Amino acid sequence: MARHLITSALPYINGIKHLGNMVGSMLPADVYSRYLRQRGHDVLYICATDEHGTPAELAAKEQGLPVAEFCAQAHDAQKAVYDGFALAFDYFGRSSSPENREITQHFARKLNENGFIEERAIRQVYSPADGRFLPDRYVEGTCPHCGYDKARGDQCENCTRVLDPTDLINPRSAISGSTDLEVRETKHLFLLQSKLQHEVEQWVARHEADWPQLASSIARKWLNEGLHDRAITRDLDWGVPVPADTWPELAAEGKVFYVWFDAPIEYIGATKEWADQDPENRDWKAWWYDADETVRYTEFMAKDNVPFHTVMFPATELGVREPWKKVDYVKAFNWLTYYGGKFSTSQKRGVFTDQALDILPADYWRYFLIANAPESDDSSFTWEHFTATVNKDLADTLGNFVNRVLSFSKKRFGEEVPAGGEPGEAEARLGEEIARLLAEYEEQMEALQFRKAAAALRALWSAGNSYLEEKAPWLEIKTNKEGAALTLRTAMNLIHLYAVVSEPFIPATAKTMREAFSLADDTASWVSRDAAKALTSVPAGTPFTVPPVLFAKLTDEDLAAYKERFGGEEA
Ligand code: B3M
Ligand code: ZN
Repeated sequence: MARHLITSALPYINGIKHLGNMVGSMLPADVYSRYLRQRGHDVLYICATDEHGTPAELAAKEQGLPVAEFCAQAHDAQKAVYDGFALAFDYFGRSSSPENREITQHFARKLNENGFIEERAIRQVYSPADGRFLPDRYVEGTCPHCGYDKARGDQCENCTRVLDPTDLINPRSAISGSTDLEVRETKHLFLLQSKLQHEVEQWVARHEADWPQLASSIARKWLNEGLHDRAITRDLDWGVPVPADTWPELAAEGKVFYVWFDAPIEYIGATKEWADQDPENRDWKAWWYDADETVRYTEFMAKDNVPFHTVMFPATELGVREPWKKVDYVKAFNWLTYYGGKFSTSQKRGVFTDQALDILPADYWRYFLIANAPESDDSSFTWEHFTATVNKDLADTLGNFVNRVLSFSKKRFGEEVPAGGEPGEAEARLGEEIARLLAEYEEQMEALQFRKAAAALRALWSAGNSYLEEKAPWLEIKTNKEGAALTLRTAMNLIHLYAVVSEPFIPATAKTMREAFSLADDTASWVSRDAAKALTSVPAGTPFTVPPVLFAKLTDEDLAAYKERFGGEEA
């Protein structure tokens, strides 16, 4: 049994996330964690809301709430949605926790002790009306490139050019609107990444061959560009404070750490939050400290987060000169687009996680998203593809198989699994095929190839339908009742097998299928190769019930309504 630490990129606190955010981080991490748990491994799946930085402050301001109150409410709102998607985190923390503050400040002190932090003076926009320095995103103005009049000091969201606040025409404070701005000198802490370049290079070189191409190519690109020293403090009211015992002046000015400095540390912070819930039985450090030989650490994220996870965070962990666990495997994803374009909150384009659950149960979405995960390339969400996949894979292939086997058997043989004769050639052939497909499914899951794993799962479901079509118990019963009983008993064993192996993808449906049978002992968490071949785990005489139809077929009217509500044309 191995110990697996799993983390997924921390969703920013502001706003309910869209499906693309979830499929590129939390959902595959959940599928993988569930699978590993079923295979008997010791798994800790950690995530949290990423609560610092300008997104939180600006969003709180828009809602007229103190930022701490806004974050508390927004954390709970996001967590409720993830509960709705059955994301089985071991802990879903908050980067504003005291645990994260303590560990982040510890990291900063150690980096400083080891000579990897330096104070530097920089010129920054100051607003007398607001009585504070304005971080880049707090300065608004007209973009010098495209004339967009709400460009931010760090980037113009209209033409996406990266800006410096002093580039803006008619700059104003995004907080007060004041145009009375000055440029003043202020001091910030810099992480001397350039001094850690060689060590990060060596560490990436030891791992990049194992990582997916997407992760290793981005890490390599950033390393080839050279690691630059980076400001890791900001003039914000909300964030991990710079500790006064080490930097009294900066602390007195209210400087806080840059969100991307403390956010990855929250993976450790949230693990301590988890342990602090039950300190007698939970050892957070065993997962993170001196754990290189005992823990395998897998991270899930979208591609834009890869640089921070393969360069900046490892540089931080290396620079503290303490044995903190670094990632072993980076599972990076491309983008899920919406009809080829970006999901957009402001333009009401795309499906957001809370809306998705209003429309259909989580399993419809879990299966579709993972089966079409943007692994080796972007993938596009379209309502046409979604409804077709739900109807074919979920309603017809799986749902219909379960319903017609159980309904027909109940009608002709009663509410117990029928006996029937000895398995024949067809059952032997089926058993071989199921064992082969199960091995394929396991292999793809172990390799974190989610689309291929979904294809193997689909093939398992299809094999049951092929068997049923071949044996046709509704005809067989006319001439060979024993044979029909054998066919149905075999098919019911397939249903139980599907219930076990489908759990990582469609947990609620898997539970319904499994509970259809009243087995004396149904504690097996996985299916052995022999059990897959024999298909006798559900013996004759086992009482069973017929669950409601597992998946509703989506109609053309449904499709039209979804497209009407969410928009649905090529970008
Ligand atoms: N909050 C997510 C994003 O870039 C960012 C990830 C932090 S993981 C430490 O959307
Ligand atoms: Zn612009």
